[in-house]
Amino acid sequence: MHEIHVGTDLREKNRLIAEENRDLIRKNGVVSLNIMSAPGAGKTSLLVNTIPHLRDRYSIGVIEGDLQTSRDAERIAELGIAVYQIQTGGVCHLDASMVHSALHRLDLDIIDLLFIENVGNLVCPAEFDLGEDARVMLLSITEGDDKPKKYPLMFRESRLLVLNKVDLLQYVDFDIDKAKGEALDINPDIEILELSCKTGEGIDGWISWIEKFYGKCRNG
Ligand SMILES: Nc1nc2c(ncn2[C@@H]2O[C@H](COP(=O)(O)OP(=O)(O)O)[C@@H](O)[C@H]2O)c(=O)[nH]1
Ligand SMILES: [Mg+2]
Repeated sequence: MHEIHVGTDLREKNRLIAEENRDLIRKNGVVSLNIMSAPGAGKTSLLVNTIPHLRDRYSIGVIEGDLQTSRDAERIAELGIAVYQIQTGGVCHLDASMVHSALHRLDLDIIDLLFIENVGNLVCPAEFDLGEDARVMLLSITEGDDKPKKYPLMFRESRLLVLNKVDLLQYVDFDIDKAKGEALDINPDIEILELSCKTGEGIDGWISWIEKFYGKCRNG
C-alpha cells in the first residue's frame, strides 16, 4: 500500500515538473525531441549524423543522459554544439526534474532544436514525461524483431520509430515487416523510418521528418 502511494506521488511530482518544462520550452520557442532506446541502438550515432545536416539552419542544443561517464556528451561537444550532461548515477531513466536543471543551464533563448538523449533502457524512460514535444525511439535490427510486443510501452508512447542499423539486415534474422506490424498493432499512429547511421541510408527521410515536425510545432 505504502509503495503504491510513493509511486503515485513520484509520478504526480514528475507530471507537474514536466508541465513546467513544457512551458519553459514553448516560451523560448524551442522544439524538443526525447530520443529513447535500449543501450547501443545508436542514439548518439544518430545525433552525430544528424547535427551536420541541420546546424546551418537551426541552432541546436543537446541534453545527454547517462548512468555514468560524459563520453556521449564529449562526442556531441566535438561538433561545437551546446551540450549538457546529466549523469543519473545509476537511475535507469531521465526524469522531469533532471531535465529541468539542464534547461536552466542551456541558453534556451538561442536554441531552436533541442535533442534529449535518454538513458539507454527499453522500459523506464517511457514512463517519464520530460515535457518534450515528441518522443522518438530507436530499435536497432540487432535487437530482434520481437521487441515491440515484449516492450510495448515505449512503442505506444513514441511518435516515431526509427529502425536503425539496416546495413546489417543481410547478417541478422530480422523481419522488418513483422517488427513494423507489431509496432503498428501497439500504436497505429506511430510513424516508422528505416535508417543506417553507418551508411547514411535513410538519413534524408529523418532530416525531413524533423523539419516537418519543427514546422508543425512552430506554426501551431
Ligand atoms: N553497423 C551499424 N552500427 C551502428 C549503427 N548505428 C550505430 N552503430 C554502432 O552501434 C554502437 C552503439 O552506438 P551508440 O550511438 O553509442 O548507441 P547509443 O547507446 O544508443 O547511444 C556503436 O558501436 C556504433 O558505431 C548503424 O546504423 N549500423
Ligand atoms: Mg549514447
